Amino acid sequence: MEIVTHTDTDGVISAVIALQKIKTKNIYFSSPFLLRYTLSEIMKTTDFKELYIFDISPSGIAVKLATLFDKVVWIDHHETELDSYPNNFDVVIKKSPSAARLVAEYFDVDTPLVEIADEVDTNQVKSEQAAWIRDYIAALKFNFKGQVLGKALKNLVFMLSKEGIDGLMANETVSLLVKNYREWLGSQKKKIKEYLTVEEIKGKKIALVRLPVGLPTYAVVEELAKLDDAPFDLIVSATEKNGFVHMEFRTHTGFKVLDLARRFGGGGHEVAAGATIRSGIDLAAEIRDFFGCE
Ligand SMILES: [Mn+2]
Repeated sequence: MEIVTHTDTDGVISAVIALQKIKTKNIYFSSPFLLRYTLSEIMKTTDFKELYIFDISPSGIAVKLATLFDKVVWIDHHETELDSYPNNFDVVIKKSPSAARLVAEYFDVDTPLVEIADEVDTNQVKSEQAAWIRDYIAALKFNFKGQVLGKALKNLVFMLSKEGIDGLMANETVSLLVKNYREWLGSQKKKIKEYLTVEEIKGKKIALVRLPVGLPTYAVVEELAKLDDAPFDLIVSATEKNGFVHMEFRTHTGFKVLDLARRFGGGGHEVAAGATIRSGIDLAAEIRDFFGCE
């Protein structure tokens, strides 16, 4: 039995909730873009019995690969263009502040972690716990990559399952990592203006941020909100790595960014979406083209 979940707070909490009802050590972290690779990797060792996928929207190819498992439970809250699934699929895909909330409903689990996932996933963080786990995961993503990051997140899932969020917050090593990361992030946030291009196209105010180093999107959105030019209808936060550009699309004004993400082969929510493309395209030109001008 395998769990594949999203590499973010909502994904981590979804796995923690599922573990209250199902037992497995096989937890994998993935994204819409990486899901087909993650599934290929799992196929080397799986018994092809049960597969659980949380907080990652299904693509046609990922669905085809998952069909090899006896039973697939797919729980997600992103917009999807797929509307039919194979018979061995148990699919819960609907609007929800977090996927974790849907996972809790599915497994009939009652936990305060759902509220925390809601806060982080809708970028409306109010509680100290939500800010803390969000920043801890951002710190792990900054410090570790690939399989090491996967191990660290898996470890986090088991720590949260055993000790809860308060136990984790009391852990000195973990606290130090969060503290150091927050200091570093504070220094980086001051530099965001250097990487920013502002444009107005057909009455829409657009912020294009090309970051030399990955910063959490919530920090970019918050920092841009403080500028005189704010609010921005469209925020594009782009980071280049290993021949790919990862883009996150957000808005201060409720502008629907999903169509633009889809244009790049990505997806997500109407007001929070992402896409990964090969390096080398003229992002500014693509955005102008999206708005119907050259
Ligand atoms: Mn989510």
